[in-house]
Amino acid sequence: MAMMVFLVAFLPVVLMSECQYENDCSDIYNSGEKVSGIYSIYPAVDIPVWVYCQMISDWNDEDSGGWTVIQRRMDGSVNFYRPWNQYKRGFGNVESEYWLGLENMYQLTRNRAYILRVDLEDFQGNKVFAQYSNFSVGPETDGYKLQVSRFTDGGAGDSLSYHNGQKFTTLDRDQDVYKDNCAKICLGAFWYKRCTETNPNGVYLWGEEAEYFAIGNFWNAWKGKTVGMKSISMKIKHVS
Ligand SMILES: [Ca+2]
Repeated sequence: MAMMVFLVAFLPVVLMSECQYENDCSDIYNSGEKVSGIYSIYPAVDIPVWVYCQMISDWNDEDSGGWTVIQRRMDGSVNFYRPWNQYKRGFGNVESEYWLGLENMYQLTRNRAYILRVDLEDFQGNKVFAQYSNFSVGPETDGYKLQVSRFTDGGAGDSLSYHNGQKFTTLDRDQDVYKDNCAKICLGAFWYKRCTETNPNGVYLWGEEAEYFAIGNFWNAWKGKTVGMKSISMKIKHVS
């Protein structure tokens, strides 16, 4: 009987210590899930967040694994012109277009090293990417500052290194270095500077818009500032 009490008393402690929370899609991939789709992850350990995991096993070794999609545009179904609190918490639909949230990005990247990959597709079906071997988002107290460096070209060119070290700007919180609010000029929200080389959260243009400059979801180094992408997605994977 004394032995039983001992076991019951210590069982929860043992279970807790053996329970591995899956912080991101890389952990889920490594646990044996190799199919892309929607999973729940634990960026801040205690609160689950639904996310799209892109599981890759047919690229080269460095690229394979589980990628956590932090931003995705693909069909213009979600409005991305939103205020600070929504960019902080996240919004949209994990089955199509969404923003994971700056707080989740901070929680994910604060303790482990991450790679960022940006995949782009135009309306002619061409696909390119840009990869950065160093990516992190700082705490809210520092404006969710972006750290991005060590670019590798997958045909897209580099439109993100320009934004390294910038704080995040939304229509209601101007933290860029331009005299006006870049979110209001570019109709999006981003780590704007003066103002931007890319605008992933801009207007979904369905192609080219030359009349209104730099409002679309463009990537300047590939197609200039007047051509919107058919799809653009930002995904991260921790360095093992
Ligand atoms: Ca400004």
